[in-house]
Amino acid sequence: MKGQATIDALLRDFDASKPRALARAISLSESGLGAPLISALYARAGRATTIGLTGPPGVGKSTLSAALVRKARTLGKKVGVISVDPSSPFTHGALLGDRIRLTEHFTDADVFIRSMASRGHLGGLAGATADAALLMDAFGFDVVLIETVGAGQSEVEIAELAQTTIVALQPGSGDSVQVLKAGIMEIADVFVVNKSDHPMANQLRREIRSMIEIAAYGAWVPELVATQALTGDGIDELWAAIERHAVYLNESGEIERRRREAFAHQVRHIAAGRIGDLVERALDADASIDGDPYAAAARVLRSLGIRE
Ligand SMILES: Nc1nc2c(ncn2[C@@H]2O[C@H](COP(=O)(O)OP(=O)(O)OP(=O)(O)O)[C@@H](O)[C@H]2O)c(=O)[nH]1
Ligand SMILES: [Mg+2]
Repeated sequence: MKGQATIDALLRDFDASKPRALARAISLSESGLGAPLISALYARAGRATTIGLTGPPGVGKSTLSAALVRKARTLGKKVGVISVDPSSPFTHGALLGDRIRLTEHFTDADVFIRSMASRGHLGGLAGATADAALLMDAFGFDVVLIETVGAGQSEVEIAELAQTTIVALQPGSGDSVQVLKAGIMEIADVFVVNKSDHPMANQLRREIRSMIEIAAYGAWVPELVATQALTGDGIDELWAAIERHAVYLNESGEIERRRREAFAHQVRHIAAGRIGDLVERALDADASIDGDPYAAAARVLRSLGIRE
């Protein structure tokens, strides 16, 4: 990065809708250099529909993503896909499996696929994902789909970003109930039972249905849709559920509350990341082990101008 001139050139290419500029902008923000780009482009974002898609490994998230992209394209919508893999050391471009699943969209200029496996970003992986989603939104994508694996903290964080969160589960996996218990229940706006061709699919649907019934939801009660991502069965129903949720968000004003929360969440991450970096640097400079850890921490904070 050679400073302002490089940023200006990149912004010009971004304005000219060159996909390479979007790719480069995402790479820069992944490596912690995205602040000037985000500052320049932030005002343009806020138009895209952001959809989070999460669930255990192998449930069919990437296949569902491909099917949702296909559906969105038939409606003439431009789609950005972010595939988040916290365990992968690879960045730049889709992961191998996703490459295969999403190949049909590779030559479509109105589809942009990107995988994230970032360290080094001030706000961690969730921060890097937030930046990528924002950049895709500012670039002009109508839909930004964020696919993330697992049942830990990362997808709960990523759900903070998305307007609508889809939780996909598969029949006969045994981990579904456990997944529901691990806090996934709260983040789902739409549940998907994928692989509905499986003999245990109806049982899983009943299980989820009864969990929804006993849970204390607010004004929006999660919808439940059965899909076969491979054949496209149920994808129209899933899209309709996503649209109903979007209508609910807008009519209830919940969309604004979610935007504010997502904003605060990002600010918190960025600020905490900065402070963490400063503390690291102060520790490197002051390697003495005098006094107790609390006294040393107070000394580090004082050196940063922070008084408790
Ligand atoms: N029978 C059946 N298989 C499916 C269906 N959808 C996806 N699969 C298969 O399930 C396997 C996993 O699909 P992926 O889309 O890679 O799942 P994923 O959740 O993205 O997996 P990770 O990214 O590794 O967590 C693949 O072999 C798919 O072909 C379905 O509706 N029915
Ligand atoms: Mg996948």
